[in-house]
Amino acid sequence: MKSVTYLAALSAIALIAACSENHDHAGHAEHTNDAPAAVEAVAAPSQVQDGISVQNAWVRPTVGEQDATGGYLTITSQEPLALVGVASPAAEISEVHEMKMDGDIMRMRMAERIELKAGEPLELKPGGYHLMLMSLTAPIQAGQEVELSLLFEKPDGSRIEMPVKAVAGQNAAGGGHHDQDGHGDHKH
Ligand SMILES: [Cu+2]
Repeated sequence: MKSVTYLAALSAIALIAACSENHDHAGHAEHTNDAPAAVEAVAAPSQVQDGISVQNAWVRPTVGEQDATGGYLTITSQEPLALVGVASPAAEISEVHEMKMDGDIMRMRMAERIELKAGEPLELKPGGYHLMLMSLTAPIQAGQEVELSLLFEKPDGSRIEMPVKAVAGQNAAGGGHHDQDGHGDHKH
């Protein structure tokens, strides 16, 4: 009986935390207001496969009972390619989403397909295209590594699965002021 009481107390705390959060809970709003100051800046290293390079992959840590979160990264492909899906063991449902203005309201919906032009980086970021992880299997804590699998389609219709490791935390390149491509040649 003791453990039951303990669990009940825990969930009450989680509920308070969830309610203090100012978010739209209709379905799966993208959580852009989770006290960023408390989260350390992180960035996963560049990951490359089949001429596709993924930079700066990160996932927003969850707060309280929140069971959905966003994933963000930058993809550059040497060849024309389309991003057609995402999967993750961290979530029961993973989708690629886009944000669209509907009158005065920002809404998000599934993006079936995002075209990548050769050599042109596609940035998935808060407020824009993002990966949506829903029905999370466990809370996501800052510093935790989250496995993602990106699904691409080549112009000939063949598909490529690319495993990517993301880090839970605040994006280190959030300001977008500096080059993340490893051109470390601006020493003075
Ligand atoms: Cu979304």
